[in-house]
Amino acid sequence: MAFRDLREYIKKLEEEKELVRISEEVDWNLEVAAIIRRSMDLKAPAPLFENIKGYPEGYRIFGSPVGTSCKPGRYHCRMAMSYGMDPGSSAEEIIEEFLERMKNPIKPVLVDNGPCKEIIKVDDEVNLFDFPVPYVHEGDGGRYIGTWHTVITKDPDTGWVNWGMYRLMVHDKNTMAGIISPTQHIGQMYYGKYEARNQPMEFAVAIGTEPVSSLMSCTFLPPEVNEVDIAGAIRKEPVELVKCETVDLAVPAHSEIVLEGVVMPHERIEEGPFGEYVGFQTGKKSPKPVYKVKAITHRKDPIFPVSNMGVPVDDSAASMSINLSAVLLEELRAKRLPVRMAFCPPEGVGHLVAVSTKVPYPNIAKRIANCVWAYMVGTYYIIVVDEDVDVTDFGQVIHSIASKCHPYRGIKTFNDVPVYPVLLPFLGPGDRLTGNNGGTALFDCTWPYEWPKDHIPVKSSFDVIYPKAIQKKVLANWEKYGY
Ligand SMILES: Cc1cc2nc3c(=O)[nH]c(=O)nc-3n(C[C@H](O)[C@H](O)[C@H](O)COP(=O)(O)O)c2cc1C
Ligand SMILES: [Mn+2]
Repeated sequence: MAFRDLREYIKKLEEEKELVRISEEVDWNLEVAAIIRRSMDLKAPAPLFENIKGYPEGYRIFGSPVGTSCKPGRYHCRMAMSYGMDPGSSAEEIIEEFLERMKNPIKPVLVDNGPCKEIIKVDDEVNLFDFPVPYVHEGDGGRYIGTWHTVITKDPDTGWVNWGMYRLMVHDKNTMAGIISPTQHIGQMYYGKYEARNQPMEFAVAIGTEPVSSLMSCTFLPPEVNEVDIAGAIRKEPVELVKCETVDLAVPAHSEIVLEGVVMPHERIEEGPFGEYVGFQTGKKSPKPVYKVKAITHRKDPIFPVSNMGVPVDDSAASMSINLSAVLLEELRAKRLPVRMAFCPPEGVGHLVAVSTKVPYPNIAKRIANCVWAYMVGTYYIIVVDEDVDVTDFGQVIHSIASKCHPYRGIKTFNDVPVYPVLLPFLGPGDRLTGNNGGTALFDCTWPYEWPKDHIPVKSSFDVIYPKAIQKKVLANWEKYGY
């Protein structure tokens, strides 16, 4: 059974000792975020703040929804639990399960009412400061209400409904601003259709959904795909939606908070900077599209999820290391490339992926890299290793680079490739604004196909360099030896 709402997920975290209730009064101004950050640094349980300075009782903040865990064998347990899997599942198990479930999309169902309608405020009653919106990092351009949420927009021609997670800063009581990148699906709709026709774009923002809806909003799924159908697939149950009050969109009925309104065409206000997923506060304050909020609906005692983006492992890095790995693996398999596994280590912030593969012909690493780059703008570094390397164990990947990747011939670099501008720390002053002079790199760590077999050295590992009979004996007697 999938979680119906965020509260059921929080209850599960508490049962698994992955949650700490904080009843001490805390300040939305930096203190809450600093606690979340420290908890992520320690890979400690997720904090639930129950007493926020200046806000009514019952208004709570839930930090680090899918952060990693320091408990042995439970590194990815919040991601696993989000998908209703055993908290001890390995990255590979979660990735394969994700891909299996993704094969069967389930359409949402429309319901008449839901807890997100317990309180309804429209027009002049709208006040974004009713919620304990955190000021997350010193130097941020403002308080960010959208750090773990779903921005819902509809293609005006096809009816495709996109769910994406795009940061949202509060400007005043009914105005927000945020990045709308032309490379993202919301950007294709906004710049390509609404703004081009000088029309406002209706939006809804669902904050505090059951975990899968938020996770599908920050997963790189193809255009024209309704993320809600994939959320249904992963939950193995449809998401329940309820109609909005003022826009022609529907939102998860069990959301904690819903914002409705329009993104104005050709209007811009200053937004940013924000400490970002790359681990730096890159980008400067700059003009961004304007979200005008016309209605807010919410639960009486809303729980407001907050992700503190920054040095990994944050929620973005934790979720990408499962979900981005899965969709890249799916893409490679769909192209019939003989890959075994793809893994984006959390510290690679989605910029880096390692792929293990069979090598049936020379230079297969280049085809793998081209396939990833055709799918993903943001994955700049590709490490291709032989099939016997476990890419979810980055110690093994580094060993492959250090021992098998020729420092000159094994590393291929490419320039003039599209990149996400603004946030990329490695771009120079002008280039960071335009995205020019981006690049990609391939580390080919496979044994060259054309090498004679006797030139390839034997791997000096337990499972390769010892005869099977000895391995069996040692394993059978392990405890007898005194271990
Ligand atoms: C917490 C968080 C914040 C994000 N903020 C942004 C953002 O401000 N702008 C952006 O383009 N992508 C952002 N992303 C990445 C997108 O959510 C991701 O690319 C997703 O696939 C976008 O949906 P789409 O593929 O439907 O466009 C963020 C991801 C996370 C986890
Ligand atoms: Mn999309």
